[in-house]
Amino acid sequence: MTPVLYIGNRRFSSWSLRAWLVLKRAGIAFDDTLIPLNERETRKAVSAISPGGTVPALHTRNAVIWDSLAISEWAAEQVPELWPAHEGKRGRARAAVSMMHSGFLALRQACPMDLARRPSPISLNDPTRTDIAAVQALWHEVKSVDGDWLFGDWSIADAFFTPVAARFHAYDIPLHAEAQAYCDTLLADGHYREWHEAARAETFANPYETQI
Ligand SMILES: N[C@@H](CCC(=O)N[C@@H](CS)C(=O)NCC(=O)O)C(=O)O
Repeated sequence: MTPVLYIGNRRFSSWSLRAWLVLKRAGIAFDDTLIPLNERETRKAVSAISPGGTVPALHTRNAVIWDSLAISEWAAEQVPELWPAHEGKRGRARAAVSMMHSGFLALRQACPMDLARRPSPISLNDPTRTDIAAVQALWHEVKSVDGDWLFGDWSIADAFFTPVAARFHAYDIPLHAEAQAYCDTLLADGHYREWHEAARAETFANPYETQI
């Protein structure tokens, strides 16, 4: 059985994007099935395929795995190169991913991912400004000097920060040069471009009422 990745709207579902990018980079064959979010039947439809009640959720021959990080770890069990080979770098990559997975809540709330938003600034509150500074400080702290990706070669960390780059772009957030260069790399990635193009073609309602 080809694994099936259940995702939310490509335009809005940042967690779906992360898992999808990891599976694509892993070179694992999979199909994707989209469940529209923010609709009357969403809760029922998502609960039917995800014990956690959220997307992404991956159905393999032997397992149902929900949560973007758990899906990423499942992929890394088969393709260890998704994490850096060096123990120290691997630890830092896992820490950076954990910070993203559980943190930066103000940024996530104030600047929801919307891949069809015409880039324009919004007024940012202090907690959001603090998160924006913290993300850039984290990237500066861990950024490898070899290669354009966060830890040199592409890793799960790059998947986890791609939606952040998309938010920085959509809300026209001024960044330090190093952070801007990293965002440019993330947003130029071929797999991301493929997702982005499909997201732009979606016609679902916009729960954030932002401009298209
Ligand atoms: N920690 C989870 C978060 C997943 C999540 O919050 N997914 C949202 C969509 S991006 C969801 O399924 N929401 C359910 C709903 O809108 O009913 C993960 O990393 O996968």
